Amino acid sequence: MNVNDPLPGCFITVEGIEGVGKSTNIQFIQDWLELNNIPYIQTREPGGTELGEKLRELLLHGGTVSDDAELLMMFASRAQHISEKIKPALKVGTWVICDRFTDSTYAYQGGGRQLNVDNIQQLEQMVHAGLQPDLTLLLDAPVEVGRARAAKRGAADRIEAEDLAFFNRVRAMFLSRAKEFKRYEVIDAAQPLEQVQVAIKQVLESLKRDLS
Ligand code: T5A
Repeated sequence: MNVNDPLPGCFITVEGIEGVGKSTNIQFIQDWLELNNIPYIQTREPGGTELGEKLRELLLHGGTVSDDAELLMMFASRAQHISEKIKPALKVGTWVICDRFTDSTYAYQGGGRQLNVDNIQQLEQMVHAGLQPDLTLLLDAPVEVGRARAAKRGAADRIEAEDLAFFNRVRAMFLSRAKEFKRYEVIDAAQPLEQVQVAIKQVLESLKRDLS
């Protein structure tokens, strides 16, 4: 929600390391929204707009990208996404379900790549202009579990090709942010899918109650 100018829509982000079940559970969230007649859009980062999807292709499959270029491309994609898609939807009361957002930048570029977190904070301030998710669902599982699930999908992209230590730093940064910010709900994603979805449904029902 924009702290300076509260927006009527609800902004939900879904985070976690590779293979923890973000896409699978975003489909579950969409089904719940439809059942409850709540208008929504579903989107993703990097990506979500024509420019963002071009940047995504370069980020994941484009060959050499320096760490600083990677950070700036994530925020370039996000700046376009917020102004073209996220804020306009929230302004008219539409819920926005986003597969990854700025918490991924803290986790991957800050934790994984060990870039200066102060720089990420400055970019966040500039690009968000006060916007923050109302709810961040962190699907958490040990790196080995996520990687084993993701491996079934085929060849790794540029970021997925990083080593175990990288993803352990990513996971640690997500968990540390989850302790810091009240908007986070941590879900144990190593459980069987049915149990993960019972937990997600409880969080969504509670959010709906809080908003009504
Ligand atoms: N990135 C992104 C940054 O570095 N900085 C940033 O700022 C941002 C925004 C984007 C990449 O970009 C990086 C992070 C990423 O490396 P992505 O498209 O978000 O990539 O892709 P991934 O995280 O790689 O998404 P995945 O598709 O790998 O993982 P998901 O969506 O978490 O997993 P999902 O739903 O596809 O599930 C994987 C498999 O596991 C099964 C599913 O059926 C599926 O087969 N599964 C379960 N099996 C058993 N039990 C459960 N509980 C299960 N849940 C799912």
